[in-house]
Amino acid sequence: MENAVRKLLDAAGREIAGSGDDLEALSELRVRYLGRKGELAQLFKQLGGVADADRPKIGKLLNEAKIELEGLLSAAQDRGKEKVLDRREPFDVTVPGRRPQAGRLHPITQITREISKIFHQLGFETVEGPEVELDYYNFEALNIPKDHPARDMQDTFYISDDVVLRTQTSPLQIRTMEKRRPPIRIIGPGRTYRCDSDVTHSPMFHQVEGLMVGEDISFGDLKGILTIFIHQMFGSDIGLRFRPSFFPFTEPSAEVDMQCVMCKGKGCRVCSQTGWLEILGSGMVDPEVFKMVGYDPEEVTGFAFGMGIERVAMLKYGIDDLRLFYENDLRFLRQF
Ligand code: 2NM
Repeated sequence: MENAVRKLLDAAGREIAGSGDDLEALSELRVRYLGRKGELAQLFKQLGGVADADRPKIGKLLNEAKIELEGLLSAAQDRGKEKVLDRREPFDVTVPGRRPQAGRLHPITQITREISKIFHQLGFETVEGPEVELDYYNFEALNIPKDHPARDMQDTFYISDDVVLRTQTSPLQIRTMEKRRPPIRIIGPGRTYRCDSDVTHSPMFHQVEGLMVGEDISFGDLKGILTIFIHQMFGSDIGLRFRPSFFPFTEPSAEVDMQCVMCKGKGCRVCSQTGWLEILGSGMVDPEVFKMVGYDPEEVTGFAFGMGIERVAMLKYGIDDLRLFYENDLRFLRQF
């Protein structure tokens, strides 16, 4: 019995040493020697036939043999694993890492912030308000009478008889004037809604409206502020013209055109050969509007203006299709 154990250890030791630490060969050796039906298990079975006096000694011998074999096999397997790792391509620490895909602000958000920053530098403060708005704030208080075409069902999303999705951000200005006394310098950016959809119109779009009210605010202030804004936004070499217009909430009213950013006024497809692009609407706040919010039109004057943010973004970046802003196509968004 003692001889058998010694022979088994010898044979196993030789085979493990001769395996070249090959993991597959070692795994087979483990089964052959240490497995449930392996060679060592066969010897353990014979322990019953050993004389009583010798059994403890032989049992101890077998247990020690098992521990020794396990140690040899594990050590060889560890070496085998090391070799597998060493055989891989060496790791090049100078290879640049994969760049994480950074997110970025939507072009509409970027332009909104750019517009806001310019007006903040001019002393304006941002206000916000509800997108679901009372008919009173969206129309009535802005001097838009009940039968005015701007109130027509085709333009306005009605929630109920007296609740609408705001068609402009001016209700915000009315709410602010109700709460505060002049002097006021505010801008209100936000979503607005009109029941209209084609290449140049979206049912939801963004607007920024501004308002400046005080004791001696004149049309000259309007021209000055809006000129500074457009020059900062599009470049100080851009020509401007203030063209008479009409809004129910301002009198007098003016639309502001700037020289075409594409052709610099020569005439092209973007400006329909006119050399000019309409950028915003403006005017001196109508005395009727001041009366609605409890201001005395004899004491205060002010100007207001409004512009579409998508339109500003399209002019600034030379985009010709409004729908690109809402499709979330990464090929488009990554360019900003
Ligand atoms: C525009 C054009 C002209 C405007 C007027 C007011 C208010 F509330 F003060 F009366 N807010 N915004 C206004 C004036 C808006 O958008 C094209």
